[in-house]
Amino acid sequence: MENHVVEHSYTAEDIQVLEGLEAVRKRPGMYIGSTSEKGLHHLVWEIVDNGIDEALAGYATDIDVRVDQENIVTVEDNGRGMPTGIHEKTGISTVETIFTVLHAGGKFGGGAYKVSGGLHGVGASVVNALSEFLEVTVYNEGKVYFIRFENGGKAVAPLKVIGSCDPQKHGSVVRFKADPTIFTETTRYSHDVLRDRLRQIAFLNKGIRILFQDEREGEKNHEQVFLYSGGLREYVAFLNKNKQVIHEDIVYCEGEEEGIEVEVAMQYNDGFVPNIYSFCNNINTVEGGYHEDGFKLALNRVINNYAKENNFLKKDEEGLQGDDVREGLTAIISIKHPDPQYEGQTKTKLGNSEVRKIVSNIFGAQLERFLLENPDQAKIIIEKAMVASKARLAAKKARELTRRKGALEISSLPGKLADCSSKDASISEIYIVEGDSAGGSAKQGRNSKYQAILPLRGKILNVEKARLHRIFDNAEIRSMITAFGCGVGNEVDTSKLRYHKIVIMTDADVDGAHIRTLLLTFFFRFLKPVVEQGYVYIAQPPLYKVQKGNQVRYAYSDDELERVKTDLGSERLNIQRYKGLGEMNPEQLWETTMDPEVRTLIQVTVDDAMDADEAFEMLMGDEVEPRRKFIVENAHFVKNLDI
Ligand code: 1YM
Repeated sequence: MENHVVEHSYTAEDIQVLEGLEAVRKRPGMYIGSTSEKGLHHLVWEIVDNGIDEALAGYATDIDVRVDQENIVTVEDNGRGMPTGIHEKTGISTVETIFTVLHAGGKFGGGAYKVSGGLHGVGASVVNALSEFLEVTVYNEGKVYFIRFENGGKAVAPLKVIGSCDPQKHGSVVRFKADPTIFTETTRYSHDVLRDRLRQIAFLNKGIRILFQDEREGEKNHEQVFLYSGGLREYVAFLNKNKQVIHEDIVYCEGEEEGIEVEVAMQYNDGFVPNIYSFCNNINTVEGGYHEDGFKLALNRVINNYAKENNFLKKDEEGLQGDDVREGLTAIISIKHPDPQYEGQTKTKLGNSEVRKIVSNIFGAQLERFLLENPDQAKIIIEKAMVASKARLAAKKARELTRRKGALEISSLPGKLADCSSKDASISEIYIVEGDSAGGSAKQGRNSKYQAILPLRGKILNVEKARLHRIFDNAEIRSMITAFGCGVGNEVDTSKLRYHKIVIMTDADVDGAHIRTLLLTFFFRFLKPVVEQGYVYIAQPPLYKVQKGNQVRYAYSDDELERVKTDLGSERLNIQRYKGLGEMNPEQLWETTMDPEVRTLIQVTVDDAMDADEAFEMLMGDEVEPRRKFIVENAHFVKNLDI
């Protein structure tokens, strides 16, 4: 066998390289956002993105992602294989350069757009820097190359040929273990997070086959394949799967202009909420941008033109507005751009203005054609938008009437609210409590200086199924809106929020979970910025009270109960299981759930709007079976609730 050992002598340049990775280890948050569970998953996406780039460049068809018992991740593609030759600038192999020089990945390459140039796109070297070890295997021209890094990303030895393979085989394999001294919170990957994103990547890149293998004990799906030849068409069908669609065919288009690829799919369901998601280079542009604007413009223009030309709308009649034509619409807009500019608070807003016209042209032409070729479906779509328009106008009239009568006096706080004395929002908290009896305990147990209590009776309206104006008929919802003080819907202004912690406190049972979901649905749909900016929390009441003599301990999970039992010694223990908040007296409620010194609050984040939508739909939608399944699967209490 030919020996491909590359001579390796350290120069000043190499030392600088090592210092580069040291910087990543010193301040990992700068490179991957945080070292929480989210940052941990970034490592995987960084490597997967490189495989996706190779597939989008037309060289790879398959990407395998595997997580083993020890949370070691292996990512493999069947592309060209990373370049093994000596790199001109560094004098070491290109593979080693990719993994030891900061930002190297983005700088070479060139040519086609790189998804890895996007939001994360910090490069494979960052993954290496933050791994306990990382190994790369490259298959190319009958040879197997290997290199291993340890100890903060240092090559154990230079890239070597370690064997031979079928000359037909080619590709790259990266295997790594996240460094637990960096990821101190957790080094355990979430099955669901990995699965959902890999599935999304497969939807967004039709024809790429992604295999996900989770070898860890207890993980429900050992092996899953994601391959969607229909691309976004299949994505829309997937998002609408628990909804009642109102027309048969998914509107779909693909096109390219000025080097920008555009793909759009959409279909209406019988709901009222729009679900429009946009992507640039596989990154979810949560804050929208010019591609989303272009889509909305074309949707508006084409539907209004069609409605006028086919006499659905009379010449002098007011046109359909954006909100009307988007009611119950599920749509995905995905573009691939060689030089994306991201703006906005979270850098998830596409700022390339040329994109608006391109998306509008490509999608507009295709939508127009769809309506002309499918008059039956066109009729259903136009009629839905017209009903929405009429409802909007009726609601507006009703609002004006009630406003004149002064019936909806927003300034007076709801009677059931026990407000706090502080007017400083930054220290004020409001507990939304299920039921009057628990509400009573909370009122007595609270610190009234900064804790307000709002008891809610019964279940709040199912907002998923209700139109905006009906929402305001619901007394519980009106109480909340008035108490929060920040407005609702498009008018939310979080600077007016009266409390910087909105805490949902429900019983630790299935009913409590249901009420919590209803509340979250409402917050998510109508107070989204409040959720996005981290003002919403979930209280964690204890499940058990454990008493031995005059010692009292509380346990918040079954695991904790076991620990407490061991601590106290299991003899003569008195264990009480709390069925509801109402079983606790005011002092107990304070010392277990409300006292900032000891309580656990779970902050609610909108990490992935699509996941949330799916979960809500599951619980709120018409279909019974997925709901039953969801509740059964999620019956245990989740600690890290990411809606
Ligand atoms: C499991 C992760 O990284 N695959 C991969 C990476 C590269 C190539 C092929 C590649 C790219 C090019 C030419 C090019 C990378 N190469 C580089 C660099 N899978 C994975 N597969 N030849 C091979 O872009 O021109 C960075 S990544 F910089 F060396 F070109």
